[in-house]
Amino acid sequence: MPERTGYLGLGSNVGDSEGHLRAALQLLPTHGVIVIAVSSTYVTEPVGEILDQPDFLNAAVRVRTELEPEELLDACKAVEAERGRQFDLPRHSPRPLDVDLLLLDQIELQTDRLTLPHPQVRNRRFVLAPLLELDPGLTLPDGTVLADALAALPEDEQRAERRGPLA
Ligand code: PH2
Ligand code: MG
Ligand code: MG
Repeated sequence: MPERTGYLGLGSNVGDSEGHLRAALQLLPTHGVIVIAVSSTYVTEPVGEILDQPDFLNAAVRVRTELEPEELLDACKAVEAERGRQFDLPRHSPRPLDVDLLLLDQIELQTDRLTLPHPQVRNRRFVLAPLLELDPGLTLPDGTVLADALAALPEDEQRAERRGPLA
């Protein structure tokens, strides 16, 4: 099976957020996902459908894996479940751990369960800031330069402050 490089977004805003993100680094390899680089953590204001919730702690990781795209999604969900994530809550609810599959090589894919690249990569500072720390030259399969996408976000929206190292 081919080994691919992927990028995952990590987020938490319930409980010991730093502990949940650190635990994800330990749990991913038990599901066939090798973590090869880890960004800083960022304290970020909630974005999306529920704005009245605590700030998130976000980070991103570069991984290597032989898993197929939906198998990698299953691995992310398994890690979330191991940190007590409930899956029967409304979209964008507070959560102890969110592990999002952002990019996997240059794969473009749309199934019932998974869209690659992640449809919101371009618009979210809490994703772009840690991703670009891992790879400042990162581009999407359609040629989008992610550094340009970050620069295009309105400066006064989506507060994100670098906090410190995770690993
Ligand atoms: N995740 C969401 C919705 N909103 N906002 C921030 N700042 N960070 C997140 O990780 C996040 C969010 C849904 O997964
Ligand atoms: Mg998410
Ligand atoms: Mg998610």
